[in-house]
Amino acid sequence: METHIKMTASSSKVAGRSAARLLLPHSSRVANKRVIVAAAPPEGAATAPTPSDFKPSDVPPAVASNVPSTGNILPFNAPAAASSRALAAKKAPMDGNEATAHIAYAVSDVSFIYPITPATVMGELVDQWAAEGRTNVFGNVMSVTEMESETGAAGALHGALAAGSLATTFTCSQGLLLMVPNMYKIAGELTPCVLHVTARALAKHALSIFGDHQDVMAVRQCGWAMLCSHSVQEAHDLALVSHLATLRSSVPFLHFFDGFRTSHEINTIETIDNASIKELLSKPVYVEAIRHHRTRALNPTHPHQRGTAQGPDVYFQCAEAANPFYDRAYDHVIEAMAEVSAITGRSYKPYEYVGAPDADRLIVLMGSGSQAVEEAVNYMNANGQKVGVLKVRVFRPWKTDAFLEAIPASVRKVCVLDRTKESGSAGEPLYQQVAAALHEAELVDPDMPRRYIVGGRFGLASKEFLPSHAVACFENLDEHRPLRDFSVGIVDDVTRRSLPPSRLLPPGVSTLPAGTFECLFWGMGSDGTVGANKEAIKIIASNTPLSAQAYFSYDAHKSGGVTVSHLRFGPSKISSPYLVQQADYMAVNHQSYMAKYDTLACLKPGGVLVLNTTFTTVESLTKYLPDKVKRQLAALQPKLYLIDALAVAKASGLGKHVNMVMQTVFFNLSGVLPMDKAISLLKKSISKAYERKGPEVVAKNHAAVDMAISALKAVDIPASWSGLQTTVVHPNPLSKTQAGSRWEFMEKVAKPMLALEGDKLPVSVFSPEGFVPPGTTVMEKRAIAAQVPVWKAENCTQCNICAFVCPHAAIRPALAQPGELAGAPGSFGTIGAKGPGMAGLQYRIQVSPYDCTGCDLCTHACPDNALEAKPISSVLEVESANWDFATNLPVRDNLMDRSSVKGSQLQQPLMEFSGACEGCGETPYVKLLTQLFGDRLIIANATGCSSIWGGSAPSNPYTTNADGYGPAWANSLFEDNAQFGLGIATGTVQRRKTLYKHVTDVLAAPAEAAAPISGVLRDALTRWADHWDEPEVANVVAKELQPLLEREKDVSPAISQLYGERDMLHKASTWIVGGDGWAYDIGFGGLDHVLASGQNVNILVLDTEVYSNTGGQRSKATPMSAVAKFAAGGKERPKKDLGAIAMSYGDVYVASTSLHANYGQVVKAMTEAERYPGVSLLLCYAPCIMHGISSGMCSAIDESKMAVETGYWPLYRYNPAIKEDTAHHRFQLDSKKLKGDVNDFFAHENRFQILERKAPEVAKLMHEAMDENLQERFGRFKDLASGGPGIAQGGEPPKKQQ
Ligand SMILES: Cc1ncc(C[n+]2csc(CCOP(=O)(O)OP(=O)(O)O)c2C)c(N)n1
Ligand code: SF4
Ligand code: SF4
Repeated sequence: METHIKMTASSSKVAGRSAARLLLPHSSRVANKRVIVAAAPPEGAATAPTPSDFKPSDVPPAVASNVPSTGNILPFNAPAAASSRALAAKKAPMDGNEATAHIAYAVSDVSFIYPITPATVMGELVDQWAAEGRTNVFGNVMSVTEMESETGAAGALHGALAAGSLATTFTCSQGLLLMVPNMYKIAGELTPCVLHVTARALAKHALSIFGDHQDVMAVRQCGWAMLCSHSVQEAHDLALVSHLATLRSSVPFLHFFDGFRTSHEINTIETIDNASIKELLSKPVYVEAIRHHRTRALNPTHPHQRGTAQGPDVYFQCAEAANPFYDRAYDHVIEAMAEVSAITGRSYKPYEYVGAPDADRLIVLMGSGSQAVEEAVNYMNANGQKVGVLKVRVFRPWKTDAFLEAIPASVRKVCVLDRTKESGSAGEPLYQQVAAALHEAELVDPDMPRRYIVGGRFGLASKEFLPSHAVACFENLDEHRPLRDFSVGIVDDVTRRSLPPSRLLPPGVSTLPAGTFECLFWGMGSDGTVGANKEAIKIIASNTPLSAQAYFSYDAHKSGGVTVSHLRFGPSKISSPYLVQQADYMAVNHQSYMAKYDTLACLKPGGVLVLNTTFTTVESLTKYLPDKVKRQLAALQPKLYLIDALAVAKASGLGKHVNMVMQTVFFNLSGVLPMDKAISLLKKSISKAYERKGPEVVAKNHAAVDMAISALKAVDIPASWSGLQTTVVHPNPLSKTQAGSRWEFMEKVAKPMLALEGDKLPVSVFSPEGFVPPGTTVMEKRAIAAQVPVWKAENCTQCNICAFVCPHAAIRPALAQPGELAGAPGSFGTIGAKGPGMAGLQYRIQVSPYDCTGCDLCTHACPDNALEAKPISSVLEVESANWDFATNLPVRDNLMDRSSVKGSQLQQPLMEFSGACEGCGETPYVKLLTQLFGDRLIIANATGCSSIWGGSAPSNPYTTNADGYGPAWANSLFEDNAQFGLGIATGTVQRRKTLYKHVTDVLAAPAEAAAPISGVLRDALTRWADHWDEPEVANVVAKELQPLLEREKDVSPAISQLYGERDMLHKASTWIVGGDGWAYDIGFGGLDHVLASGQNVNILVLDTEVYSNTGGQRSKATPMSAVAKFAAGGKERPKKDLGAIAMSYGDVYVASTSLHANYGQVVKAMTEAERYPGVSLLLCYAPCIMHGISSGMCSAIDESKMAVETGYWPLYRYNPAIKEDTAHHRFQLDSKKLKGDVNDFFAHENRFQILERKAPEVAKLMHEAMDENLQERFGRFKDLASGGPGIAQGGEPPKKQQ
């Protein structure tokens, strides 16, 4: 603890110095000061008012086209000049998050933030703007504080509001759920506040980051007004309406819009300038509302008490006393909408009808889906139907009169669509609301026509909702017996609730505005395609009179996954909230996609297809492409262009990043801008986008732009392609998988999902609990590496280090008896195996080219230059055959001690081929864990990268050994993982104790009552009972017992019971795994509780020093000076010392490890931790792409070594099992002495370099302070290692326990 305190004190001295003097330009401290000034009571408020003096009810109500002809191969016509009003307004391309954040920043003084996809961007933007010193309409820089969780953010928000600040925050999904208690409080105290929510699915049978209304509907009862935006433009406008209406009404507002579809869609919008907002807020009604909010704040000069306890006598009345505020809130929304309309020219209604004035059928819904319905309505009405859509923007407070007024009198049938699911309900919330409204109205007015109403669900977790689905809903209303409680957009072949496809609007018919162009770009995760397309659409929207829209879809892999960019532009406003269906322009940036995915399914006949390929002649392409694809091309007859973009990227120094090459080609072929202008704009955007990465990166990208066009080649599609037969292009990895349910899952679910065809799967193929069988990643065979390592037998010393460091388990040692090599492929060379126990065996290192990600860590790690990276195409066939042979050899895992570096790699990894980034620093730890204890592991995994690379359906990298044993893995939530793991351990122990009792009862039964079991069974049971708590023995006996119990299960009820409980004979090892965001921040309370519990659980913290999974926000593990998201100005405070906190308990095993820096120490620490009978905590340094290692992740090993040698990441083990005396010490320092300069380490990583570039003086001071601290801490560690005081020594290890 001393360590921690001293370090903090000395760093904060520097931090204080720097914060006061040097961080001023970008520090939010300035903002805080200003905020405090602005938040002080206004003059004249000296006399203490009582809350009732200031009831909110006292507030008075209050371009010409420049499209070139050259190079333009699209049938693209320049649009007419935009309307004069639109030209006058400032147009800008942005996504829903940015559109909202602009308003939130402009009108708020304080924000407490926490990252959660897809809302994170709003927090990041306000943090960045605050760091840049941007002022809001009150002249203040916003005070932005990241909290430890959304619980904390909501509590702090509540506090800031109680102090009279104008405060806001951003969240969704699980984050919103954590805010519920404070949401009640904020509403209960009638506090003006706006919470902006990117509506997202909730974690149920599975987590999903995608959009629907499950989260917002789960808080509809909290007393917040709820305003829904249906588009990016609305998100901007209604954000302002929310902030105005909350001030007017004193009711807090939840402003929501669809996660991803609106939050991440880039669209051309007209922005509201701060001057207009300022003018609005200077109206007396707002000046008075703000004054009122501030004067009723907590203040000792006019004190009051809030948050008291009330009894049955008054609580109820008090709750009803708030009714007038809710009664008036609707009118306040109308007034705010009118005010916003006056400055924007765009008008909104809480319930807005669009469609035929004499419609007979109506769809009612909220959110972006309404735009798809509107397209359907326009299409149907143009085809002789009479239909309409009612867009609900105000869900709370619900206003029945206004809702009914919005419905045309002619409407007889109503379909209400909810983007949520309330299992077991009699209809979802909007349906229930509408049904109640109609029913009430009919009761009150018997002359009112009866309306037939049905409810349905759509779009859960961003499931596509197309105009054709809306048409299907209208068609359903026309049926004799319409489906009720239906779903649309999926095939429910179980309860048969889904609507059939629409007849009137078949696929292929477009409802887009005329002249809209659609483009699709197929890219690979982190290849830059998405970033480049975002820039492209911004260039188009900002430099042409066209409207533009961009949306991006991803698969679940952290890297090397598929990204598809959906771009639209055209002369009319584009609002279509669905993916591109018929692309005019398609670029496939990776040639393997042509075989793997049905890319051409969305290409318009005669459209443009640009293929990045190494096969740039028709002859070579004919050989490469599968016949199915060639037939498709022959039928579609696109204008086909080929380019070897990889060669251009390499020549310009960009390695495998083909994004800029493909972007330049797009501008050239589309002709959307004159080419010279396009190039100059592209280069400008490159300079801006890559500024953070340094001038070299900018120059390389510029070079790629200059070189791109000359490499482009137009080719004709040969007529011969039309009649070709299909050939098999992929190996059949299923040979590796077991039969039964796993096979069924692979065939019926995993394969289509991996081919991006999961949307087509019917309900019946899924397990309703969302369970996934083990080992499914084995079938992915992604082949994403450009280069893969190949073994050079002659140099190899058989250390197994390559396998040890491989993050993907794609390189392994193989051992074989000479006789087993009889059927080996000719290229399967081996050498005589070295070492004790290896006599007579042959050895080989084998890579799986299909599973390798090309991270190159192994070639860097090999001490003997025995691996060489070769282009995948040159080795794919040969080495994959070798891999198949190697992995079918017997596993020889008992030849060496598994707790040695070499021995551990002779164990089968039971975590393989995960979806992590290439070179990920997290996965090798977990892989090693599975090699040490995999057959008895239970993993409780916090949400984070490790739950995404470790558990994104259908990819389950956790697999089984030949016995079918392997890690059982579960993710509960982000915040509760420690408690979840403790629960698993407790439940498991309890069940084993019961089993132990049953076994001993059987063994102790008196002879006459004893079950007549065989002597073998009795003997095995006795041995098990003697060693039931020692996995090394118990688990061997447990295996022996399985067939014995099976055979004798019917002998007696007692044996039958043991047979039923036989899976508990095996002793499990519970590991609680998660990242630093979980352990240091959101889950710390639970973690601390587990640390104090004395239970036999193990905790593994994968410390990437940021929230990697959500894009790299700072955590309390982030080091001082590092620039991370939410720490745009560099983190000012030092890293929290979690090891010291844990050691202060005295009886917790603690180790600080770095797998890449010291292979032996990590194996030792894991083994000791697992053996230790109490709580163990392993802190694991995990290099991550977020660190921006300048020479790439392949250098993570050198980088980790430097981190250890310089004392940045010391290695130690604190083992309470050691009895302290003069010769033995509990604390052992494994990194013996400091070497090198920590500044060299800082110089290699962009996270530290950003500050060096931005504010060198600040960086220098911080780095000096850190260096000082590291030296000081190391000195203290040395003292501890020699038995010096400093750590609680009192704790005794818990007694050996279950
Ligand atoms: C209550 C809640 N808030 C926020 C999130 C979003 N979220 C998921 S993972 C994550 C960050 C994980 O960071 P860390 O624990 O450091 O693990 P890493 O991704 O670095 O492995 C966040 C913020 C969530 N899932 N639940
Ligand atoms: S790291 Fe190099 S020397 Fe060691 S086993 Fe692998 S290939 Fe052989
Ligand atoms: S921890 Fe870092 S390197 Fe690993 S998967 Fe996450 S983002 Fe990628």
